[in-house]
Amino acid sequence: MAIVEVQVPDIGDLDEVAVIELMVKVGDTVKAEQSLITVESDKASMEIPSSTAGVVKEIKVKLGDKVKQGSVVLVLEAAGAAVAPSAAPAPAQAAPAPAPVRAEPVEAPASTSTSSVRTETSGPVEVRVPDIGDFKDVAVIELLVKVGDTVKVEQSLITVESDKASMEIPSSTAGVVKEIKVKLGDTVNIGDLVVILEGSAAAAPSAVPASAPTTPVRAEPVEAPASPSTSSGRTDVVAVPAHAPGAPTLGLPHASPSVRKFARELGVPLNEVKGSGLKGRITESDVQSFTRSVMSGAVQTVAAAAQHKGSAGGDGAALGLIPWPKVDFAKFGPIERKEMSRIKKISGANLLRNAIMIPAVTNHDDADITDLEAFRVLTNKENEKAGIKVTMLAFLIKACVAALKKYPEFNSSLDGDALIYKQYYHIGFAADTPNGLMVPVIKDADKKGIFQISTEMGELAKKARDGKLSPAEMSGATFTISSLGGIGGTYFTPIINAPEVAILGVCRSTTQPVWDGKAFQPRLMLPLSLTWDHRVIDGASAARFNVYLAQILGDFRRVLL
Ligand code: CAO
Repeated sequence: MAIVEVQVPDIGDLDEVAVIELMVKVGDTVKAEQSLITVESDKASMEIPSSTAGVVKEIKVKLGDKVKQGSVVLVLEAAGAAVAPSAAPAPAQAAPAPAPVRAEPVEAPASTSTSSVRTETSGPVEVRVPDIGDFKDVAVIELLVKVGDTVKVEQSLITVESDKASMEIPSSTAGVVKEIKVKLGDTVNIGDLVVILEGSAAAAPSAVPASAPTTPVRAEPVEAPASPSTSSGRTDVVAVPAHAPGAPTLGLPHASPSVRKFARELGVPLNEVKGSGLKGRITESDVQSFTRSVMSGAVQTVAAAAQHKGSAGGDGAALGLIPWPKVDFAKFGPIERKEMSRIKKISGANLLRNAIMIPAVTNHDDADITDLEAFRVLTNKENEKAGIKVTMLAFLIKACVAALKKYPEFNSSLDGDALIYKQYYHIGFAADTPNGLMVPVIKDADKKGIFQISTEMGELAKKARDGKLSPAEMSGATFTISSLGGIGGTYFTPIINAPEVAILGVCRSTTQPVWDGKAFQPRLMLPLSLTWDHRVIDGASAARFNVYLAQILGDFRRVLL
């Protein structure tokens, strides 16, 4: 066993680079060429691999450290004979240079750019795979444009990937995509035709043969040939337009090829994973925790959400259901097809998930609001000059807070096998808007009076209708009320707004004959529909909640108790 210091190898023109990722820890057994750390400059990012197999004894760098050629990365106890040459000074050091380096885009000096000359042209232009160095048979893993798209010069068209690198192939010319000549999974080589464009502006010079294009390549980490210098690996990708390292490469999530490969193996959509590394870089553990969240049901991938939309376009196959009926409606009469609004699509996916995943039950009840309505009308009359108008919904919010305080499980959320009891009372209310259903939230409704709640409700409802609600104004609700009282109806079964566990539906109050023990009295009755999550709440609690809510609405003085 020999102790070996692994150093930063020849990283070419780069002076100092920052350590942005530690990929091993003390005690890890590493193989020769296994990546140890990722470093990044303003022009490139690279994985520094180990020159030898062994066990990590000490890591000599930390996140944010600046390193350069020769800086010691870590100390290994080398396994077997894979140690530094005997010519190395004692203590033996791993030869830095031979270690292969994976490099992200490196900006070439202007003089070395091979794509700087362009001429104005029009007509069909073939865009081909440019010089991608030693890479052969790279797979097309992403199509970034579609037929009809207008593309700019250097806009990425496809992403290709080998087992060691991934690169975006940009367009050498501006124009409109007429034909895409590759499909996902195809393998391509230098000179292969990627797309045909109807050129509109700058085009590749005629001197550049189509079969040997010199269009710059935007490359994510590219592993250099194992011998002997790292710079040859980088020259494969030198003619690269500048991009902000650390930021995703033109829409591609910022991650190393090994992480990309790992994500692909697990079927993880990398663009949905939040990177925890420096500058949002996605690490292997980010992919792992995303996978765990999906498995536990805490997170749903966009594809799964779209598939679960059922009536909104999904086919229900994921649920083992028979296919959604496909009908040519035009056969039966004139039709018009209109795309659903973005809000409708998003809320549709959420509603479907909640309807399917929550074992929901709805209890109906009536509240006698004769006295409360009289009080509301009087209050509005007294405050008419001040321009204050209170609707029943403001009283309902306040009454619900009192019921939530008495029955705290209605103000909770499920977290695995535990319940989170929230000690704040943020009440969402469904608002009908031209674009679809939105749920603004009255925060800390327990600390606000009826007038303040009413004013806030008016402001939030207006913002909702104008499409100006901020995400903060729609988040954090602990319980939701959906009131159709201004419209009509008797009862309905609202869908719970997960991760909340209950929702109150309210319909229009009507005067009903109510037996008082001696005679029928005309009383103003408000229909209540409480939907609750049976995993958290049971029927008896739901009945009690409704009874208590009706008591408060029947005599609002109870709110003070
Ligand atoms: N019974 C009888 N009348 C009622 C009532 C009830 N339960 N609730 C409200 N009203 C009356 C109001 O007093 C008002 O009367 P006036 O015009 O005479 O003053 C009228 O109905 C209109 O009220 P409103 O709807 O403007 O006000 P609101 O505070 O009750 O509701 C808001 C505000 C934003 C919740 C409502 O406008 C809205 O968007 N409701 C639809 C919610 C929805 O879509 N739910 C379904 C979700 S599931 O798809």
